[in-house]
Amino acid sequence: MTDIPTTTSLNKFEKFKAEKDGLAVKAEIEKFAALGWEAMDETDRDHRLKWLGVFFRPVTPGKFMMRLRMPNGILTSTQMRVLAQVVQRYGDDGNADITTRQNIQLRGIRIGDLPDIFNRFDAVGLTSVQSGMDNVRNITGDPVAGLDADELYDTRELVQQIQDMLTNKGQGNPEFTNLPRKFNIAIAGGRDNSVHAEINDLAFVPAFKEAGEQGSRGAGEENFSPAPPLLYSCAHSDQKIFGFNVLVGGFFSAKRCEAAIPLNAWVAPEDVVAVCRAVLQIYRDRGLRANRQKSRIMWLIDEWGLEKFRTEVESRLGKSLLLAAAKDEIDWEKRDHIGLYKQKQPGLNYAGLHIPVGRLYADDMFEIARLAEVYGSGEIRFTVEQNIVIPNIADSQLAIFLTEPILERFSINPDLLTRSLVSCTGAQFCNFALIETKNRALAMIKALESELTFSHPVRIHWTGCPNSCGQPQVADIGLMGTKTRKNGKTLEGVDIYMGGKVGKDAHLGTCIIKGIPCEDLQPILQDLLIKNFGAKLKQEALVVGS
Ligand code: SRM
Ligand code: SF4
Repeated sequence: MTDIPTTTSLNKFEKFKAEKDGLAVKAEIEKFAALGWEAMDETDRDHRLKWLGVFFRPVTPGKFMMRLRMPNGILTSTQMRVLAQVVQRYGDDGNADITTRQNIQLRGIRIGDLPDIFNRFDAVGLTSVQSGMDNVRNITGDPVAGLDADELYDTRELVQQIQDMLTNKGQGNPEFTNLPRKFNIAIAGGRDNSVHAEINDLAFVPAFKEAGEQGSRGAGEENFSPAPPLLYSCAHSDQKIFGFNVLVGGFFSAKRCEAAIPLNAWVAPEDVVAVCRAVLQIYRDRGLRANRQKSRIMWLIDEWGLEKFRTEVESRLGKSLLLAAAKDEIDWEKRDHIGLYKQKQPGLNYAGLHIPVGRLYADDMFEIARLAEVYGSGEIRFTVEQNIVIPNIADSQLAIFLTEPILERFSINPDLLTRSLVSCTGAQFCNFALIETKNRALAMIKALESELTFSHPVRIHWTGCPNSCGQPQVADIGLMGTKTRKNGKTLEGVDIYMGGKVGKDAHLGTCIIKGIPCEDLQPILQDLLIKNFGAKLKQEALVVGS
């Protein structure tokens, strides 16, 4: 099936994967639980367990992190309660983080509890399989899919189908457990690119083809046999067929960051799962494995050229791809979904709750589950900004919903800097971190908000190291952890990124200042906010207003 090189030049990750597939540890969980983490084989403990979403944390040895899979960022209140019960048993060590991929990670996990935890997950349809290391990460979809009157496509079912294909319905699928590196997939269903399509290895963005338009590139076109098309009637033209333009190769890494590029292909929704499969088979079989710094799929596209890559996708698909639609439908500014919004279903609303830097504790999780049940339909959603959406709140329930005390902490109307704050895990739990992020990010935003007034949100993203999990390149102001020197001392610092644009015409920001000590950062941010984002000093605002 796979065609993995077997030379002695394999890096250590390829070697241990060749010796024993990561997924093999699934059968050994009872054994590990009995052994304890200290007696385990180190490669199983530090690496292979990540195939089950279980991460050894060198910063807190013996207290593991578990990364779930949340297709389209959706879970039920029952599932949330199970997650809450899991972290609750670890007292002060137990908490959870909503991630930048619409997902959740649990902390404090003890190895002896894994059999019980997996049983609990199974009972409520949760899975953490293939969520770390050389696997496909959580697949993101539109956070208001099925709720938004303006959506073009409800992404929920497709995202679930891709996850089911990749993971054998959450049980684990050895067909896709030995990729050269991680792989990210996103599907946008609305007009605002809520998923940051451009920073994924493979992304699908809404685009219409004119009915009857062939968009041929010649050979093989006759093989194209679209599934029953999703037809839209448009005021200004006859009929259009809905589908997606395909983007490939977006990624961030310490070595290189790239926005995804168009594959110059358009696919009907019915073909999306097959295209994902084809691209992943190519990546698995032909992706570069010698150097892990050069293994993401964009490096293969560079080596082959886009045309060869596209031809290979067609060959694996067994049919030609249509050329991309002339334009995609991403023509809105990105929404953050914080606040109260009408749904397309009459009389129903969704509430976007701001969760500061995505951090939740067991009591919060129980409370959110309760809110979703009492006021909504029991459904909870996550956004890539690490926040929560509770859908299906009836008009008649809104007034009482708004009196719930937890909304004081998880606000539907937070201050304008707080509102758009995103932060990766940082030094509290992540051994790659060069700086502390989440607590520092919150303190800095509070300090800035006490000095400045804003007329619109400014998106500040913190990331603890160049791996860029906190996506500083998509932010208005991105802060990337680094070490810097001042007065002969090594200090925690940041490189500052600016110019990131999301939604319509998304593009990546770039580094504008390097190595600012965190202790000197506040006045610099203040200055950037005043000069570039219209912030005003509170004193000044008072004088002008008086
Ligand atoms: Fe990430 C590795 C956390 C989104 C790029 N990332 C890690 C590890 C697993 C490192 C480790 O073992 O400690 C971090 C776990 C820390 C912890 O204890 O929480 C970690 N990444 C995260 C999360 C939790 C950040 C967050 O606070 O939200 C996000 C989890 C997403 C999920 O649910 O799966 C997370 N990571 C991202 C993103 C953003 C995205 O996907 O939109 C990126 C950049 C996009 C990309 O991958 O192209 C990202 N993470 C990385 C990289 C660099 C990858 C590379 O090709 O070099 C690493 C390092 C690696 O894989 O070797 C990394
Ligand atoms: Fe850890 Fe660096 Fe990712 Fe932050 S960006 S979670 S510090 S790997």
